[in-house]
Amino acid sequence: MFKSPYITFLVGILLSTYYYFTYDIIFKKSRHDIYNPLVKNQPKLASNQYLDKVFPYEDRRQIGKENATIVMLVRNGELKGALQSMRSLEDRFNRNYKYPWVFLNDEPFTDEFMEQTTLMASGETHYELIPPDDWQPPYFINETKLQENLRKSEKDILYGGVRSYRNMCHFNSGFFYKQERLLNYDWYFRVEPDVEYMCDFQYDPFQFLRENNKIYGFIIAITEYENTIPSLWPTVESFMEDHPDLLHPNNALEFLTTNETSLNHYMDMIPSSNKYNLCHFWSNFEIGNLNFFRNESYETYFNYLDKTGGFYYERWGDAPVHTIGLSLLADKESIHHFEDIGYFHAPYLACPSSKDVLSSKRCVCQPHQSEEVMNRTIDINVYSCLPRWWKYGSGKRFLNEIEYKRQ
Ligand SMILES: Nc1nc2c(ncn2[C@@H]2O[C@H](COP(=O)(O)OP(=O)(O)OP(=O)(O)O)[C@@H](O)[C@H]2O)c(=O)[nH]1
Ligand SMILES: *[C@@H]1O[C@H](CO)[C@@H](O)[C@H](O)[C@H]1NC(C)=O
Ligand SMILES: *[C@@H]1O[C@H](CO)[C@@H](O)[C@H](O)[C@H]1NC(C)=O
Ligand SMILES: *[C@@H]1O[C@H](CO)[C@@H](O)[C@H](O)[C@H]1NC(C)=O
Ligand SMILES: *[C@@H]1O[C@H](CO)[C@@H](O)[C@H](O)[C@H]1NC(C)=O
Ligand SMILES: *[C@@H]1O[C@H](CO)[C@@H](O)[C@H](O)[C@H]1NC(C)=O
Ligand SMILES: [Mg+2]
Repeated sequence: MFKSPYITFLVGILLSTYYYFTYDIIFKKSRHDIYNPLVKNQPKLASNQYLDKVFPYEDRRQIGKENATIVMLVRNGELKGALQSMRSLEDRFNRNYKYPWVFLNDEPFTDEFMEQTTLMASGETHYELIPPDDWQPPYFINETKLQENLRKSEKDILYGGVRSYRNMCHFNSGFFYKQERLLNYDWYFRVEPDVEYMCDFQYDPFQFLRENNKIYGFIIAITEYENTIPSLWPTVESFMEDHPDLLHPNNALEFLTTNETSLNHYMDMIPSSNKYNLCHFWSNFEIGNLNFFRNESYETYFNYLDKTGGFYYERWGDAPVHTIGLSLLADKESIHHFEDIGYFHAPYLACPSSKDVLSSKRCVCQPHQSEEVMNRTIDINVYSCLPRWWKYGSGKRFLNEIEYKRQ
């Protein structure tokens, strides 16, 4: 008879101990309201629980000393590719510098896109909506003529029938550097979804460019499809006639116009119907000075091209437009070939040739060992214009200009 209150008491103690600890866990969680994966003894997150976007322990303050940002123009639907590129660049370079990221889009970014990319970045992130006037065709474009050309180009021209691709190339040619957020910076590093950086950087490329009086750096130089730009070169020739004063005395015109076949190791010249040899810096990788593009001379050049309607009545790419602008208006010595970074954007790979560079910079690529020609380093391979840059651009250097740091 007197046993039962005793048992009730015991059960009571056990239950309240149980509730005390359970409550404590729930209480602690609700008190802090942030799941911190570094702390043990928290209930694990379930699929319907969410964590605070900014981890409390993350210090996003910039370490690199340059006035610079990384820029990605990207669609919400490309989130996975964007994360892959970010992962690669953060691991290989930016986690040691924490430069900010600027994301540009013609549509508002989704919460998911912003959350995931912020968590992937080491530095601050900014999300910008492109003003419609910077994205849509300008007022002087004849809509009927544009639509006729889109229909006509669908079959034979890469992305020929895609209207947004023309907006994208037009934007990258004449508007990205004017976006309000980018006015805060001198330097940009362009990144696309689904690319990979094959080697550790071990130095700050922005600092390298600034200290060596460079304004632009590229990795891959190849030939353009001529059917995307039939009237580009004739337009450039009349630009040069009308504005001879804008041409830099030490320009790289010869890089664009020489055509001796001896520089093409694995094929003949790609035929061209005019003096342009179709060579261009592959602009999905660029590190450059925004003030070059914001300067009056590039502005005059871009407007001259834009007025002809070629971005919409043909399918001019931003790569040849940037390249021709740089080659004509800038000192060729101010353009740099980054031969030591290693980079893949389908279908081309750039990979350093030296075994010691490959191993000390922890590269993951084999420059010459692929059976597949397309997957060997592009340097002197089919379609590459690099030998022409070595001969007619700023030359090939045999002394290393860079001080690498172990990281
Ligand atoms: N916001 C936005 N970004 C775009 C659009 N079209 C292309 N882009 C971005 O512009 C850049 C170039 O587009 P891509 O589709 O990569 O073009 P590409 O490099 O010539 O071709 P692939 O990479 O082979 O598809 C990428 O960073 C894309 O994410 C668009 O309509 N809206
Ligand atoms: C627009 O282009 C179409 C087709 O090329 C042409 O017939 C029309 O006259 C043009 N309109 C204007 C206003 O120039
Ligand atoms: C960074 O560059 C921008 C654009 O040139 C300039 O307005 C700004 O003052 C610079 N910031 C610093 C800290 O130098
Ligand atoms: C090179 O250009 C010259 C002059 O434009 C032309 O006559 C010649 O056929 C070209 N050579 C090649 C290999 O394309
Ligand atoms: C900017 O443009 C002016 C005039 O067009 C030119 O004289 C100057 O050299 C340019 N500066 C740069 C950095 O390109
Ligand atoms: C080249 O390499 C890439 C990346 O490793 C791979 O996705 C692609 O299938 C390869 N292409 C060929 C033709 O071997
Ligand atoms: Mg791309």
